[in-house]
Amino acid sequence: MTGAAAGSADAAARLRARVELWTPALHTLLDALYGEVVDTDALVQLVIDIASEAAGVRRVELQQLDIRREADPAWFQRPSMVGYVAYADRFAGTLQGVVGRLDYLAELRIGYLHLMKVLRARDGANDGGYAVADYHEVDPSLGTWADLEHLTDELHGRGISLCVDVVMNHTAREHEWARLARTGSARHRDYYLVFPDRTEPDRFEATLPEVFPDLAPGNFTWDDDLRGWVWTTFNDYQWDLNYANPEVLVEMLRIMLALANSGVDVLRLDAVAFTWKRLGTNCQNQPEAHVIAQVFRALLAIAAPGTLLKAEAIVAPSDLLPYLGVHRLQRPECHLAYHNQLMVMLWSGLASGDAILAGTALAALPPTPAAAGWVNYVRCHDDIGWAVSDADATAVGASGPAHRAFLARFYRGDFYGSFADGVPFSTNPQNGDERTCGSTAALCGVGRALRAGDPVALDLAVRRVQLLYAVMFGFPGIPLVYMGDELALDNDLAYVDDPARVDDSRWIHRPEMPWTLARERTTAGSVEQRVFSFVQHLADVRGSQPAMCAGGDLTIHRHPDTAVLAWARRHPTEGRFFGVANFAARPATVPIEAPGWAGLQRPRLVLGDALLGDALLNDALLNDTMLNDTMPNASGSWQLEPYGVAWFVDDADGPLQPAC
Ligand code: OTU
Repeated sequence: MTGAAAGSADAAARLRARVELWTPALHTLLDALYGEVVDTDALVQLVIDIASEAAGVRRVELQQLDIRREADPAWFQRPSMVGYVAYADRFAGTLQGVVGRLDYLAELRIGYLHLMKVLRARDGANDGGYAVADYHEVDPSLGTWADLEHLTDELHGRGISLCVDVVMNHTAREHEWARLARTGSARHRDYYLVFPDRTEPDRFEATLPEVFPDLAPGNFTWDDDLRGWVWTTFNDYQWDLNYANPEVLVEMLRIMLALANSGVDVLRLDAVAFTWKRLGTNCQNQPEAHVIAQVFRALLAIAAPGTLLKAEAIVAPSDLLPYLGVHRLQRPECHLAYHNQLMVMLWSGLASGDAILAGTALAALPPTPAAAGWVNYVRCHDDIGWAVSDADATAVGASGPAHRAFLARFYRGDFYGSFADGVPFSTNPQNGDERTCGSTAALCGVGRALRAGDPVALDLAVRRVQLLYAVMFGFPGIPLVYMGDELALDNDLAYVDDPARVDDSRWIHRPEMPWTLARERTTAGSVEQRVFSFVQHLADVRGSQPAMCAGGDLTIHRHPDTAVLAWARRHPTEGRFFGVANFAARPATVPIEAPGWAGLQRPRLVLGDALLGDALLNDALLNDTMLNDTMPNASGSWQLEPYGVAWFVDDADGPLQPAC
């Protein structure tokens, strides 16, 4: 047997093993979804054939990645994994342009790149690329499918994974399926949810919330061509797909497999929570939406096992964990999900100068399963919805509605003591909910301080950016840097002059990368340099600490000073981590024994002094040796600087001390 033939025999054997492993689950899942409408056996055979065919044409380099990842399923949970999120066009013009910027990403230690608006969107308004006209074509202004493959090769050469959106809940009105539906194809009409009159829409509307109440009120749009009301959860040009029709699932499978075979490593399942509709509910997080994700998980595991699924489900924590596979039956679902609650709590803590609500809300979260985890973020391309639950607010003696209203006002700069420069998004007149847009730096007060020429305010504003990033990097999960945050970019007001974007204030934080300004990252003392080198340092420290890999448990510690968020991580094999963060603009006191309470026997400060200068004001403790020697018997406390953060790990090299 020649080497190549032996290789393909191996590949065939591996594929067979994967098919055998996942077939029983596929039967159960597809039966649950479509048992009443089609012959499940035939459907299972069809999707396995499609997945197997995709496996057969997968590039050898990608198969090798699959093998490595199957051998090391926690490959994406390493502490060195840091992500970067950008619009491809706004970051680098074209996909080829992105290749030209890989040195910049390397400077930031990036190992995961989420590029947006990669596939061909409809012309004109397209919701930032989330109205896809053709999933099998790269946006022509960015390049071609061959460019996408070339980009993934280049990224893999540097150890970077690529994440691309699969806008799976809806297509653009201009997508071929929608076009065929509009020109009379009954088959394609059934790809969407179309109603001849308002009877059904009205019944659904009785319990449906509105995602974009001012941009796109209602959930249905009359279409003259269809002569019917089509389901449009988001904008009127985004038509929800009908997953009750198995053909839709099969089509979406082909799309996902094509992306995986282009070399895309992570599929971001956009709006996955909305894929199944049920009368009398809010039509989010329905059990079938999970089953659909589980079907895709199984089929990707057959065809392209190195590929990850990431849930984009910005929903309440109790609804979110199932996307990571936390169900009664613990079925594998997505590998990653956005940790929206951490993001909201970071901003909430910063506005109130107090971490008690953050600690309470984060402590209430169930643990993530070992094989899946969070992507953490401070900002993303979307608005911030103030997801503070009434229960969490009540637990700390606050009112949910009042705190949510406070956050919206604070971040639009309309509250005593506010430093923020945000703008409202999609205010809902019915329930008063207001969401917020603005860049990290703008929400932290950088722009205001610069305009006022106030160096003290500027220093505090930069510290706020650093605080949020240091906490986010210290939590379990993949930390994501949102493009421009690393340079403390201010709001971008250019969108107000563009008719296709003016109504959507999210564009205020979707700037073009100012590459000339980016050079300031090496000018000592500049804002850009302070933030950029801080993010670099976070990545370096995190990457060098095995205790910061995902897995293990997370405990929130109660702390006497409520401005301090204290969190401990215990990894079963890699040791312990303890972090403290001061959310107030004044120094905070931390008892010297605190790391010991978290079980660290020889706490070693790995982040804090080098970054914040004198995060630990007690000079005697700045020195590692002194810290270690002093710790067991010391009394007293240290002080965290305003907005200061410190990270500790257990010093594995030192002699073990008896546990506290
Ligand atoms: C996602 O958003 C995308 O991130 C948005 O950019 C799109 O506009 C939207 O889908 C439609 O494709 O669907 O699961 O706060 O978080 O719109 C939630 C609102 C989504 C966003 C929500 C989100």
